Amino acid sequence: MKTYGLADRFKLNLEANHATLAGHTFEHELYVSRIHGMLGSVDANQGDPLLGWDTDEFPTDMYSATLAMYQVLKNGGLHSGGLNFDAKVRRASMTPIDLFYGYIVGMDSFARGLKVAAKLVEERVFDSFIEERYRSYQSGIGQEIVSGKATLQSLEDYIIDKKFAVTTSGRQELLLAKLNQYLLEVE
Ligand SMILES: [Mn+2]
Repeated sequence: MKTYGLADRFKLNLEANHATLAGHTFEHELYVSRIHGMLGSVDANQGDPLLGWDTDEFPTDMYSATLAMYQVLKNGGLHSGGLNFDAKVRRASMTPIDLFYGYIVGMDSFARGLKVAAKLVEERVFDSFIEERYRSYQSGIGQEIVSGKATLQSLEDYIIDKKFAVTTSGRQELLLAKLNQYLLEVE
């Protein structure tokens, strides 16, 4: 759309189950579209990670719903778009009441996900960590890389007499534990 000048006329509708089929997480697709200003609307369903087709299940996965709403909040909402379930009940759920259960659990999952996501954004749980994690790109050699000033030669000059690189932990377990904590504790 950017190539053909259509990016200011259209936005993307991202579907959770299509992310699953592509081997991505839902939040990954929302994030990539958001940072390119293309997140317009959402098919809030879920797929079966073990099946290779589009099962369009009502969303019940709280991690996915929370991290999806996190991206929606970071997008400043969906503007003229919205959340559409694009979901159906399973083959064995053949009575009308099953549809009610499907809509209720889907709505509840995203409502709860929104609350948890709002708290994560408000308390800058991930933002603070990410800022700190990538702080080295704000100055010195990191900034030169980001701004495109660094060359292979300047990077070689920088590293050639250094004995070893000091790395810091990505704290994956801590971050996932925090996500659990917010999911369990947010009222
Ligand atoms: Mn689908």
